Amino acid sequence: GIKEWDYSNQNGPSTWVDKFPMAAGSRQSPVNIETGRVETDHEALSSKPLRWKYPATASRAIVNPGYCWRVDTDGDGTYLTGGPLMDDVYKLEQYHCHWGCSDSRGSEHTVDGQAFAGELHLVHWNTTKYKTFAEAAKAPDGLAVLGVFLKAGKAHEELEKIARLLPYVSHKDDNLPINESIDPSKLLPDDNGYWTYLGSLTTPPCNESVTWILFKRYIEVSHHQLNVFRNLRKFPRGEECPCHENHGVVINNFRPPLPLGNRVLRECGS
Ligand code: SG4
Ligand code: ZN
Repeated sequence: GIKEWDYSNQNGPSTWVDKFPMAAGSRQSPVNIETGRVETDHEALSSKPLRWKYPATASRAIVNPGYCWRVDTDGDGTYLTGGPLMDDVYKLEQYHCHWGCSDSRGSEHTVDGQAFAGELHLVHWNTTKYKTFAEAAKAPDGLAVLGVFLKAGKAHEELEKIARLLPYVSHKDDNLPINESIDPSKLLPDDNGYWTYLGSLTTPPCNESVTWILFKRYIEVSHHQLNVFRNLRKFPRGEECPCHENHGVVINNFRPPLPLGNRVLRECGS
């Protein structure tokens, strides 16, 4: 069937606005982080340190939606609070990843114009103010996404657990329950320094509901692990079609940066 949106030449990011008017808003993501223009906001941000907790059993199922891999989580017992989120408590809904066709591109956010090999997103919703994820996704303070840059280097142990499951969800709509412990907190860098700004979901409908929190430190993943991501298929099992762009593999599933406009980028920690 005809897809509503994707990352191809035909239905890619530059065309999303035709079907999803929010994509033309003034609070869109990702953005380029110009480190020289970041505001250090010590009192507001460090008065309440960013804190999170994810039980090791939070990861419940791994899914191939046809444009990334995603791990759906059991939000019970998870939280993210503090920093730009103040006293509101957010629960983890899912985490997923964006990557490129080579190790020199793939992240959505860029730092001083530089892209990383990938970007991991932990998506949370505000349970203090909203009753469901869907309700929160429509509110300006409804969602919080933790972003982690991936750089090609040594293999990442926790991510290897995910890489080992990906061949079982190689095709679109494949879904596999997770029976081992994959701990989302082990996917975060050791240092808590972050940049934060107000933005949107990076995929249609591009709701302007996200407080972005991007770790300054990247994590290393191996070239091989990235290649396992690049082997996922955009089409369902049984629909093998050699005429797909790039043989139908999921690559370059990132939206390029949009103007920051008059938004403020703040930082906390180094
Ligand atoms: C990915 O495509 C996820 O699979 C989506 O999750 C997610 O949408 C979308 O990215 C946008 O999230 O952190 N990149 S992002 O801004 O979380 C939502 C699902 O479709 C609504 C469940
Ligand atoms: Zn994302």
